[in-house]
Amino acid sequence: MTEPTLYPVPGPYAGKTLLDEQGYLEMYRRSLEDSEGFWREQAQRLDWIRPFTQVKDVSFARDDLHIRWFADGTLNVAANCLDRHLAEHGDDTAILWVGDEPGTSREISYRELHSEVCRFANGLKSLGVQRGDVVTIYMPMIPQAAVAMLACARIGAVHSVVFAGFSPEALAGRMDDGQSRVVITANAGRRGGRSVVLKENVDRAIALCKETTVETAVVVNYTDDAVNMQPGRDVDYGELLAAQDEDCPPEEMGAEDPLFILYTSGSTGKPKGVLHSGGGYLTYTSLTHEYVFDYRRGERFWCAADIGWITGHSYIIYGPLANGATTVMYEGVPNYPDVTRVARIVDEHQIDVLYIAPTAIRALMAEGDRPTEGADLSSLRLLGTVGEPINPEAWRWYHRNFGRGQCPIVDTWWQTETGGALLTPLPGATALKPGSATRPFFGIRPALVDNDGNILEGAAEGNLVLLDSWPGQMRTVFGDHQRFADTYFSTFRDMYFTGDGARRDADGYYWITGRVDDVLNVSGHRMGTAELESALVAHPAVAEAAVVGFPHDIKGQGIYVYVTLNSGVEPSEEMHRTLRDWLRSEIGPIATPDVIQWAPGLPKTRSGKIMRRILRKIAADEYDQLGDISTLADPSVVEQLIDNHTRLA
Ligand code: 6R9
Repeated sequence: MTEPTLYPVPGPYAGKTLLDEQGYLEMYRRSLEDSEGFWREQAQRLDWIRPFTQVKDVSFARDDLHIRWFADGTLNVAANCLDRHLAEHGDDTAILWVGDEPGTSREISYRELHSEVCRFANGLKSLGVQRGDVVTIYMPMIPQAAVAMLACARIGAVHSVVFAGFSPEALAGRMDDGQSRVVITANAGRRGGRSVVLKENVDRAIALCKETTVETAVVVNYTDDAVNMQPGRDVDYGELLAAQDEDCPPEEMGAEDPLFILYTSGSTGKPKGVLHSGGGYLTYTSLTHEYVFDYRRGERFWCAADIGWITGHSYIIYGPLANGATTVMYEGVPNYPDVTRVARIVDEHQIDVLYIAPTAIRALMAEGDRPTEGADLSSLRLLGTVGEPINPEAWRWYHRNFGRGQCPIVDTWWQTETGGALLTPLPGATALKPGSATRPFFGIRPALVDNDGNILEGAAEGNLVLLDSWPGQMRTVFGDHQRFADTYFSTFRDMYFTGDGARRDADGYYWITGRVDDVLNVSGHRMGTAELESALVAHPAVAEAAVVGFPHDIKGQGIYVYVTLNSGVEPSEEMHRTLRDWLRSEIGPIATPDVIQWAPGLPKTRSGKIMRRILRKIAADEYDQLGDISTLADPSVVEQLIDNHTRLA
């Protein structure tokens, strides 16, 4: 039986969504034809303290790069996420927290969340935090993480959330870059039935900071694990909160004042501090959350990401809370205590929308039908995916097993840099094709260009660029505007380059083909090969290293490492373990290599540039497609590499 390639909008959806096909087309057309008018209107979904008069002030020119939206308006993001819901919806559940241990959960109303955010905001002020200061958040998936983010927003401090799976070294690098003198953490988190110690990592990170003296660590004593509190520096979250007043007027912030920094990997250098500002970001995340998920008040919306990534920022915290939604925050992993956990949570809490990464879907799919066996799942109305391309097989499994063949799947393509979804179906408006992120959201002007920057028309494949700005776009790289220009606006003139390749079919649907730069996407986590390589060569045994991705059934991409050891160091099982652990400790467990291959030499051009194309082909078992290797300084290394590779298998 052949599977369908086109899934029309399901019957029960007709007329019940915010928009149908015609509605989408009209609104999309208007968003381009009268961009200023469109965004002026959409921004009214927020409460402004001082209304803006200027809508958009943008130049993508590399030497005059600036992106400003609603620039003369003022607002407070936390007040938009909390205060304005209190009068009529104060008792609605803002956060439905689901704990790692089955059976543990907690509902926090908008009123309760508001109260705790205000008190914690006052607590931060009492510690000397002022508007503009960067506050690092290194926390497990507990409600206090949301409180910390919103408290920063309330007082105009800039949060920098660092994924709790990152190592002390990685944390220190980010605190140094942000010159962040305050960090908020927990003694430990819970994941998969185990404690994950965090405070010890923070202690080590503080000791490792070279450019910043961290003055304060606020610690949520969440688990029973012992914690070492350093007097004069470490502050207990509960004690701090207890001493505070609930009255904390929101700071009046300019729309373009920074809201947060979030570090992400690129093809070169250290991770970049992607900076988002308040007014545009909240307009965009709130609008996309409503239309992409066709969100209705009262529904339970579960984005199963971590707050350490942009998906968590935009679709666990800011978008949903701006819309007065009930956002689900899940502490644990999809397969604890067993593979039925996701389905059980859906049933137990009657979840309406489930939004998860393809890697999680593929991991569950590997268990056949077991993950949904015996589950009802009838509360689900809509499914979503994000983070990497989804293969049609996983799409269909998700559609059949979680969607009971009835729920549309919104495959949302976007990036840390874009703030919210840019290419995405709208349920009710878009017929779906498994594996395609379909069409642009309102105001988005995608294009495909060839390597010389020529725009390709019609059905085509090329580099994915964006020709114009949208309010959720990043504003700069923290502390390095030149790097912002160089990274995104220098490859193709006057265009934002995404780093992704894509194909557009005859229906105008986009199919993301993956990164065209040296960025890996491992289980939906972005990692720069340069970052991994520089960590490896920092090890005394390593002379040279090259890292490439290779196709991996569950992770999408796996990490394949080629290492040349220093002379006198012999390859061994032990050295293998040492380097594996080294990457885990330098960057974090997400950087654990899948394969380490010893390489007596690496394929280089005569000018000394490593030819990764060749290494990628070898890692993927595609030796017959190596292409031209005659430009190599020493073509004989290739044979040796293939030889070693086949012996690994
Ligand atoms: C939101 C997020 C961004 C990169 C992006 C692309 C890949 C994300 C995707 C997708 C195909 C999708 N990506 N969503 N590829 N289909 N629906 O994931 O941000 O962590 O910055 O990653 O992820 O390659 O460039 P981020």
